[in-house]
Amino acid sequence: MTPRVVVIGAGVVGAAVADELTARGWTDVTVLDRGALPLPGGSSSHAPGLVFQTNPSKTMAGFAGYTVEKMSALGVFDQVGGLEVATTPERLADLRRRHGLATSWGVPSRLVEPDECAALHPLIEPDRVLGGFHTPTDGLAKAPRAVAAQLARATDLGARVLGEHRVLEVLSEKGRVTGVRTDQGDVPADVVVSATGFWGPRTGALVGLTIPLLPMAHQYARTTPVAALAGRNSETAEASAPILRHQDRDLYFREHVDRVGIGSYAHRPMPVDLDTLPAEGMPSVLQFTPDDFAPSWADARELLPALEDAEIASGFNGIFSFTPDGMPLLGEHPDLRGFWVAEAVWVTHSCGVGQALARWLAEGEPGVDVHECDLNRFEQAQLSPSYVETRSAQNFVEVYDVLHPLDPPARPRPLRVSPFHARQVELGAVFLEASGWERPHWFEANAGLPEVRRVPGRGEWEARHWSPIAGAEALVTRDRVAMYDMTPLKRLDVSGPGALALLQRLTTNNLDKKPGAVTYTLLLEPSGGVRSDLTVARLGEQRFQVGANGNLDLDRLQREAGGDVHITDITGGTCCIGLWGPRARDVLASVTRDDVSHAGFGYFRARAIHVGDVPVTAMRLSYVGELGWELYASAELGLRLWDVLWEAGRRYGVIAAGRSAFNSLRLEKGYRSAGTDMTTEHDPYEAGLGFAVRPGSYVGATAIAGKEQPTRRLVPLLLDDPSHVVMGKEPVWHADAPAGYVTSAAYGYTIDASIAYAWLPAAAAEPGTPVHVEYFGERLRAVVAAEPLFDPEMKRIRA
Ligand code: FAD
Ligand code: THG
Repeated sequence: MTPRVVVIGAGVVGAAVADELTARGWTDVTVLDRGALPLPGGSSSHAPGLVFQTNPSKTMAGFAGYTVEKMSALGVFDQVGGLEVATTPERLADLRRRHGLATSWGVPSRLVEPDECAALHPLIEPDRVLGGFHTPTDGLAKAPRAVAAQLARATDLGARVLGEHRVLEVLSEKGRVTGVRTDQGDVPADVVVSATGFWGPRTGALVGLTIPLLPMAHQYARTTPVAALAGRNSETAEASAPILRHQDRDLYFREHVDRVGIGSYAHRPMPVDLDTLPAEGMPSVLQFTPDDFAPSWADARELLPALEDAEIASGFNGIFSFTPDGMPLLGEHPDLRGFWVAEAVWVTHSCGVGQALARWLAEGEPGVDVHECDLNRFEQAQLSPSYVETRSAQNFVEVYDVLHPLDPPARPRPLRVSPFHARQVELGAVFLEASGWERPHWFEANAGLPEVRRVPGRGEWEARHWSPIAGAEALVTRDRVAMYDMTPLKRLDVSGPGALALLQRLTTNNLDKKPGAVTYTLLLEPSGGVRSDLTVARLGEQRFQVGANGNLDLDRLQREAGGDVHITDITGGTCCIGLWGPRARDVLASVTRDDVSHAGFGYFRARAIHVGDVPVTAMRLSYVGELGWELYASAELGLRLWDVLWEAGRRYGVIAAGRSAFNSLRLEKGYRSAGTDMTTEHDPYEAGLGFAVRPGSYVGATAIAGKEQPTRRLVPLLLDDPSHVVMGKEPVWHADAPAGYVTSAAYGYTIDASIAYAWLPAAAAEPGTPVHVEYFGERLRAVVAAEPLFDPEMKRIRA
């Protein structure tokens, strides 16, 4: 007997989940929808179904790839190809970057000249575009037919699909779901999957769960017949030209036989109040507002002059979901077992999401890295209604903008600031944002450092949100000493009689050491993939401080903890300064009576000390690879801690240093960043983290046994031309074929080289192997290097 599943929502997502579950033998599935079948009135009932697979996220590109594959097999996909055109030099450059992304993730693509754009698309005039990006496997999903085909397969295997069943309540007992109550009666269930699209916040409210999405209207219109399209298509083959994007004007296009369908993101954000929607019919379709569409119609005709003889025949403002970071919401309720969510998902990603969710349920893991989509990725401060609305609306506005990977959101800021914020502002900090935190990237106060002159310049793109000052901060860290604000680093207090056993069971390294030990350890998936890396400081017999990477680590520990463990997120109530550099000990010794000599305070040790008046938990470790300490204090003492160290540090030439220097220093040292360099798709040996694996039994141990000789590796590349610095996600070519992709990159100021960490097959990962990194369409020569690139003998850090 497999678990009884209720899927709420018969849109593309619910249908995909039902199909993928039944295909895995979970056949006791009931799909419920409030609307009448087969078109219950959600976003899927009228989606124009454009599928562009290229995405900055590897996971999203993979979801889309599977959607194409599956819908093609089901006969509900028209593979007409995709074409994005540029009308500005910035866009043309961005298309080159997108070509790189597509190559990294295995989406076939080509950059094309204007006349080839015109050859590919019957309405394009070559003199109106500067160039294009062609993706031949993209195309049109027939969403309603995809729903029907997947539900039919599920039904064949035993699923039930019931229209006009509105879920009014989710039933639960002792923290587990037991079923749902509908307007037609109760349906018992062990697992409930909410696939209610933009109604997600409503469904979440039934179980006390914030679903951080904003329903927004988006305009879609169809023209009258266009002469230039006469005779090209038929009712059975509605389109033959590639789906088209004109991002410079926030527009996309498809054919409907001899008419053109036009979608616009150019209009004002139109958030929708769910209370105002009709209960019957097509609640997701609102009245067209022609005035909002007028500029887009003009832009459409400018790009496609053949539309001159056409008019807008019909249009609607259709509702779908936007989230604070533009990514879907997948996963299980943090407190209610058996309540799952798959929302804010486009048609494009629907089959991939359905497959991942079904695997997650039936096999215990989604099978691909979903950390960017995990429902539980948000911090508490990111779940307020105003935050969700502001950020989601901003995502609508920016959906087609040329976005730099470091571009920070404009609002709401500042949201979370460390106790050192006032000092940082005084020092001219240039802040970017992460998880709601303001993080200094460099300090203008350091502009006068003589080291600034030693820092090489760089190209316009990689110079955004960067300054040569950051390079100087890195150099000073290696020469003298610097203070880094580590407050945003997620920290958990894990205490109680079961604390050690929990951490031993969930992570790879041995934590059963005397209090005072700090250990670097990995959280694995059962299949052996790296979920996260943690530092665990044993502060007492039953008390640990865990340095984590984000809310998903907290979520994992909380789910697995029994009643004998207390887990508290202490990030907000505490603060942390990383005091690092060869003079760090001199600075610290001058403000503490505690013994901070190497003999008295060894590497990877933790201890309570006093820094001036401030009680501090000091940990001797350094993500930048220098002598020094992370100094933790409670938040109200933070400013004092900063001032004491700053004052004492003057004699030693202390500076405040930011994230930009930090990232460069950690790459020189080869320290990985979980979620970026390695994910659940990589095992510890592949990631170069075998040193953190102990023999023994813990989650993932069996899966990684005997895998010490991997077939792919994460390795550093050095670019031949140090004037180029790449950003991450670029394809790496070996022997004239794409072989891998860059994860993180930075200039290494100490080693004077441009570094890019990349995944490569083992055969191409030997030091000395020549490769190319594709950057804006150019192939930059690089070579695989031996790591670590800096201080391999650990002389600095163990001094
Ligand atoms: P829906 O299709 O909305 O399904 C949710 C279902 O849940 C509904 O049928 C609803 O009736 C049901 N439900 C809700 N509450 C309850 C309840 N309490 N009890 C029972 N049932 C309930 N995506 C693309 O990939 N490409 C595009 O080109 C594209 N263009 C778009 C154009 C427009 C104008 C719009 C509006 C959207 C577009 N999208 C596109 C987005 C896409 O349509 C949606 O993201 C997708 O259809 C969402 O599917 P879903 O299954 O999550 O939600
Ligand atoms: N500080 C603290 N916790 C953290 C981080 C941190 N948790 C999350 C993340 N950062 C963990 N990442 C690392 C990566 C490398 C190291 C520490 C944290 C590190 N590694 C040494 C090495 O690889 O040589 C030592 C490893 C060992 O001795 O086992 O220092 O920045 N608190």
